[in-house]
Amino acid sequence: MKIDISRVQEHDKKLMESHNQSFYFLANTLEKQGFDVENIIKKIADFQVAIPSWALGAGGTRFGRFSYHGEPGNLEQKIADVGMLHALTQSAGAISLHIPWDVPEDPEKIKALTKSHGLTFDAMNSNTFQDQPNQEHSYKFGSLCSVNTKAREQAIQHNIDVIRIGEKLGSKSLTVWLADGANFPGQNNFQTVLKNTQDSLKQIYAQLPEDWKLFIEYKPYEPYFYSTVIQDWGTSFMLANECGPKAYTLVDLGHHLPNTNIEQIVATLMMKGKLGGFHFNDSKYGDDDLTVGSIKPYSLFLIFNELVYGMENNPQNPYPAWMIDASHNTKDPLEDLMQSLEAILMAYTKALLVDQKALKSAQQENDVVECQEILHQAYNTDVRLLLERARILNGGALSPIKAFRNLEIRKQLVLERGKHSVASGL
Ligand code: LRH
Ligand code: MN
Repeated sequence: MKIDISRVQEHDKKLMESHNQSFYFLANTLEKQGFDVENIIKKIADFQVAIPSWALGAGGTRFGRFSYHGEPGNLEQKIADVGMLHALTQSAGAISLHIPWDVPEDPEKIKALTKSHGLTFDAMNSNTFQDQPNQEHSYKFGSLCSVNTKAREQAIQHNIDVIRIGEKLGSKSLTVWLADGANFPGQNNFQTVLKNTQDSLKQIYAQLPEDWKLFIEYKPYEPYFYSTVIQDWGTSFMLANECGPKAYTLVDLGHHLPNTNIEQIVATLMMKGKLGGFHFNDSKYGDDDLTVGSIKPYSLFLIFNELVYGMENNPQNPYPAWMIDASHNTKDPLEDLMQSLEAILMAYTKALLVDQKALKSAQQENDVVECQEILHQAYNTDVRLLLERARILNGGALSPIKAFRNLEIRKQLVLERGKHSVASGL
């Protein structure tokens, strides 16, 4: 299903006058403060976030799953859903596939379909945290870390297979997240499983095409509840360095113990040129995979403040990969993703409004109060009009969620796909 964006633009025409009035007032105010508004809008428009193929249906927890009607039942429908998100938001320009949940039967056809929606393929994701039907060696006791050499070799080969699929689609990176760990003290020899993981990652790294990147995602716990082999940024950073210059650390916002200073981790990784990318989401307690910016929007702003500083001052760090990694239990998955995209772009835009020069001199003066005043000046600026402008200039909707509802897209998806189509994934 493709959106008839002209109907959206027809609808938005009525709202343009009030948008223009408010926008020009804000633009004037910011120009007077020395900001190049046109450049900021260009940066917003260039900021493209990859949508996970596994978050287009209703997620679930171990206590149950409440289906969402009209879910995408195959890869083609998932690509169409991301295409719709991109048509409305103009900021969801890529899809990130998870193998084997999204194996393209006909890669050329899938590549052409994705292109027809104006999308590209972001990182490929391997999966050695579930056993597939008729899999020879189980990952119950680990995959790349396993003391069972056969299981380890099988997991290494799976990652290489995922790279080969990605090459056919035009992806340029592989994300490895390992559930590998232990539930009880004594279950694993920490050094043995870490060494096995390091050796395995090196074998995968050796198969990486010249222009590819390897993202190593860390997580403190779940599904294991005593130890996880790649538990924190330091372990991922160490493994990435062991692999080589094409390996980086991937920061999933939900993969931190409560009150971890994530913006400091981001600054450290950028200074070391090893920040590969993000899985954006939000959380109150654990890896809750909630809508971005729904719980801790100020923390997200502080993370983007470090990213903007790093992108200006750390040429040694490549342009990070931006992805959402969320799971939807109570919201329409597409509306949830549109809210996440809005929150990400708002945090980024507010960070672009931090007067970095003034902040630097206030820090030099140890003027602690002024430092916070400068951050809050930016954070308390309502930037939604700048996001609307960037969307409108690129043919998107003034308000994506309103357009999604006005066009009754979910109703049409249910008519097209039936009430009980289920999306593969978590
Ligand atoms: C692990 C994770 C990882 C994905 C999975 C779907 O918690 O964040 O990035 O593979 O979610
Ligand atoms: Mn993740």
